[in-house]
Amino acid sequence: MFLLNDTIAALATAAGSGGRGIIRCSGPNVVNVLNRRFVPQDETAWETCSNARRHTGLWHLKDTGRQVHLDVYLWPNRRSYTGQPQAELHTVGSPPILETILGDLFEAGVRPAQAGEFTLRAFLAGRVDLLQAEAVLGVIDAADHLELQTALAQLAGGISHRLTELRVEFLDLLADLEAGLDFTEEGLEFVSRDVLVERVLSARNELQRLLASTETRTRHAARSRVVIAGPPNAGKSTLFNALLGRSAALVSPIAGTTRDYLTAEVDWHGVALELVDTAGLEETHDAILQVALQLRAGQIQQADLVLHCTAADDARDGHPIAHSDSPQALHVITKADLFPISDLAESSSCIWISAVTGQGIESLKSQVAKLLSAEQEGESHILGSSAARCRDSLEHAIAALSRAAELANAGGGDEFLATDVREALDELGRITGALYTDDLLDRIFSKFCIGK
Ligand SMILES: Nc1nc2c(ncn2[C@@H]2O[C@H](COP(=O)(O)OP(=O)(O)OP(=O)(O)O)[C@@H](O)[C@H]2O)c(=O)[nH]1
Ligand SMILES: [Mg+2]
Repeated sequence: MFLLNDTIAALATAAGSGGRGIIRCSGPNVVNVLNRRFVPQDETAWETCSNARRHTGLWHLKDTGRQVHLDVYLWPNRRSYTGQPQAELHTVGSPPILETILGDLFEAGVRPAQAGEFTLRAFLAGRVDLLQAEAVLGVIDAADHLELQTALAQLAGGISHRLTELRVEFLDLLADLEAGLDFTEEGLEFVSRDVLVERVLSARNELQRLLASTETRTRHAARSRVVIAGPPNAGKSTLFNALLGRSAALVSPIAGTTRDYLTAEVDWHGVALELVDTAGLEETHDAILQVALQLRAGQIQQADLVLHCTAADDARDGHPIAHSDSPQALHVITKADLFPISDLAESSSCIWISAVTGQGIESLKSQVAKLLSAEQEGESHILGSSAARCRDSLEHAIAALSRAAELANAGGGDEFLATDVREALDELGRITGALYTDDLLDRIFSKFCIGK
């Protein structure tokens, strides 16, 4: 299914005009094909240099009699991303020029690359594992800094390293078990039962931690939700508007102005959030307002962070500062302009803001971003797309190791234990791509764009 012996090419930059256009080309025939139309400035270097380097020169465009300046970044041997001769042709980002060069290449026997085929070749050459290949796509598709950071960490091999280490541990374990199988008659034991159970259980715990991290990652794939709550007239909607920098919510001195809740998407310091303004009303017998209360309760329950607002005049008059059942809350004292800051601020752990003077607004944004980015970073070991694929394998591997531990405790035979350990080993192999099927590769690489 995977043809590696033909030379492929595709546009690697976005379609359309641009400052620079790049054509990527990979396969055994790269140098021969380029020789047909590329005239390097330094012919000796072109002909003799066996290291990766940039060659400047001219490309003779077919049928037009014209030439264009071109830089060819050439990896003449296997020490390239795809593990085979590879070139990148950099020139002006003019669609007709790029199309003509691609046409020249195709005429010379090069085949148009399929989606993700360069990365597929890198995977098949052992340059990247499957998680890293998925991370390439993750980098391209990243919607915000957090996703980019996760993708880059995965590309750098963060989770792959740990899984590879675990596979080595399983291989060692298997080797010990299988060595013992050859000497069952002599009663030789290469690893004691206690040690065996301990090794199996510690590997299983590690896999359970990895599984938990893939689950939290999916939960946080969406924006973190920050809910503004507090009593009527606390200035919640005014704060919502001030944080957005526009008048999205209705504001008035009448308590109970906000009935429904309002949401807006924001990015603060690279953290993607959904900001929610809620109704301040308390007890009510009005049926519609009761629905509003339920909506608010739902919003607070789903919140990653609640901004609990108390107006400065209420705080000074001894009204209790609202509490929340949500896991994380920041206490915000609004309308700080109404009182000299020294009255209450110094002794309290609250954030003082004023929508009138702008005091504390930026600082509130950075505190929220800091709190939530710390939380998200702690969880972002793995991209959502990879997590979904890994989860099944991790669950199977955990189940296999649990069976192995039970068997070992119950005095089961080493050959059965070895079967379970091998199963766990294979499951980890599926995650990194040490074991793969054509179907799986097809599914992963077809999501890529052409040229990557
Ligand atoms: N001086 C001063 N007044 C403010 C400030 N923020 C809000 N207010 C006033 O406080 C009143 C209530 O503001 P809202 O933002 O509607 O309060 P809310 O908490 O959304 O009220 P509900 O929607 O009824 O729960 C309005 O008259 C605002 O102009 C502030 O920072 N300083
Ligand atoms: Mg309001």
